[in-house]
Amino acid sequence: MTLKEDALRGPVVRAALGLGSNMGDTKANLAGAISKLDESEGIRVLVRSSDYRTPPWGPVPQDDYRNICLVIETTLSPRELLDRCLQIERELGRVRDVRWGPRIIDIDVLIYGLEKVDEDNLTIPHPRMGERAFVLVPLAEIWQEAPLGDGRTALQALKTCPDQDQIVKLSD
Ligand code: PH2
Ligand code: MG
Ligand code: MG
Repeated sequence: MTLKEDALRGPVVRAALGLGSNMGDTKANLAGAISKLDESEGIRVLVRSSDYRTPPWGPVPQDDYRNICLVIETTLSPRELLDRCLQIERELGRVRDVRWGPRIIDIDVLIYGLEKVDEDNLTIPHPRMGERAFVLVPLAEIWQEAPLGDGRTALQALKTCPDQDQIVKLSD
């Protein structure tokens, strides 16, 4: 990269992503998403959590999920980061039909520095992560101090988060 290109890039921001899959080869789907993220211009994957088997949250009966979290560094804006995540979901074959329903891959932007974003289809910090064990358990594993946006860190929120006993760390 030339000096000029370097100067034109935004600042490097630390962000957290939540990934989940409950269709097809869930392990391969997550691995594919991580590779595509890390190969993306403006994104570097810093830390990957363990994989967790988690019961489906929400109104739709469906298979258990495999969930993980990532800590990344990015020079993309929040909107560019979201767009790249959605593009990777499509590249991996995701079709959007049922809200909360089963999916090949879901990539959610949980945290973007200390920024708060409230726009169409993009709310950061992710408004519900502080109550969801399938997000908090993997997140606290790799970033205890992750700022949830409500004054709590991931580790603090985990102390009162329900249903953690149903989250199973996978060795494979
Ligand atoms: N994602 C949903 C709906 N329900 N349940 C689990 N366990 N894990 C998820 O990632 C998940 C979910 C919608 O994004
Ligand atoms: Mg989601
Ligand atoms: Mg999503």
